[in-house]
Amino acid sequence: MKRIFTVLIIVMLSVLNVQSQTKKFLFDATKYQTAANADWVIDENLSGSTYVTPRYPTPLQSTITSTTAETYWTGALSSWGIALVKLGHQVESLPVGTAITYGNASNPQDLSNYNVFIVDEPNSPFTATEKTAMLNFVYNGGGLFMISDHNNADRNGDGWDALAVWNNFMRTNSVGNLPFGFKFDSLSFSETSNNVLSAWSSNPILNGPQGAVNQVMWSAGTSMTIYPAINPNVKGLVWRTGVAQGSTSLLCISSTYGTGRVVAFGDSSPADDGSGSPGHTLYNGWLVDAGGNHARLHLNASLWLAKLTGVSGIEENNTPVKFSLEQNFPNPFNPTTNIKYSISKSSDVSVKVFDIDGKEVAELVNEFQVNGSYSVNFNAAKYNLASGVYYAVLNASGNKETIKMLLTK
Ligand SMILES: [Ca+2]
Ligand SMILES: [Ca+2]
Repeated sequence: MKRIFTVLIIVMLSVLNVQSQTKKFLFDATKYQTAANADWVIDENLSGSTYVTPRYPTPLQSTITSTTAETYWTGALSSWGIALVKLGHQVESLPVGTAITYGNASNPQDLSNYNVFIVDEPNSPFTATEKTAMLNFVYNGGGLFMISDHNNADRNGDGWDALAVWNNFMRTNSVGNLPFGFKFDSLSFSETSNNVLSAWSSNPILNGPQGAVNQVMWSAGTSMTIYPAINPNVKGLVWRTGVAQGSTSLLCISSTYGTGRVVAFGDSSPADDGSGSPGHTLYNGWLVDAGGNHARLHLNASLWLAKLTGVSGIEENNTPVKFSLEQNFPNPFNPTTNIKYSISKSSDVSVKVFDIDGKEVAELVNEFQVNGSYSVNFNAAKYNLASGVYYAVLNASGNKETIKMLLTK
């Protein structure tokens, strides 16, 4: 009995520990998120005659209590930001002119400092460097929230709408076509849909800590098409009214890439809380449209992206993990790269790096690990390695796998 008690206490403590984890959410404001009637930021302050989005919303989030109103901050996403703070998390904005980087120690807002990057309706394309940064961020465990809008919603008049920006990111990049296994459709429609995933109750986004989601309302938005053959982890969450729950006409999807997670919605109206800077025409999609479902949907998705839910390893599908060693990413590399592997049985595991002569040059892992998927970082600079070919070898419970890696300095 005493032993059962001890186990129970340990289980309860670990549950509390998960719930009290503080995660950091970064809201992008570098891509004209306040052009025309858009106001897709958590806060803006008047500077001279224009509103600008600061890195840290004001008043400071440390002064927010359980009764703080969403109008404490200025922005149509203030409800979203303040709700995350009330759940114990930290939020920041990425102000206009700040670089989107990953692994750049001189950028205080480098994506590696955050758990989730939320980009609501980007209205100008990402540069090649920014695309690589975002892909590396997700691949290495980050969460990316991608929100689009209907076609021709080019708010700053540069010829790019959000769906074109997102499709350009997913199609023209350093890792290949549609790495998350979906694209946005070029459409514009409004509808209310109750066509949520039939297995919604076991899905951490449709039935998460913030409650159940059974309806969405699109106010001039678009849909998505998914390609499970490209990425088998892409998953439909909500479809348009009247369509079969297949690969087309999706309103909300989730996916994974590397060790990170992705959520995409086809409309920016559901996150709009109806209040922002003066002169913007806004509507309360957050709480009023679809009767509160949108707030629950965005918050559940935020918590899932931050890995506060769905962390059991079996997650939404019950596919057992196979013993495997994936090609390192990036490759060629200089000086760091990531190596992802999976072990089917709990056992002693080693990952070692050898040079072309078979000499061991680095030991990356040497410990007992439970079955599951892992990612390990290899920094060649730490071992003073010269340019050339190296081999990473995974050893676990009598199984062995080798990959070839190219260091180019
Ligand atoms: Ca634009
Ligand atoms: Ca607001």
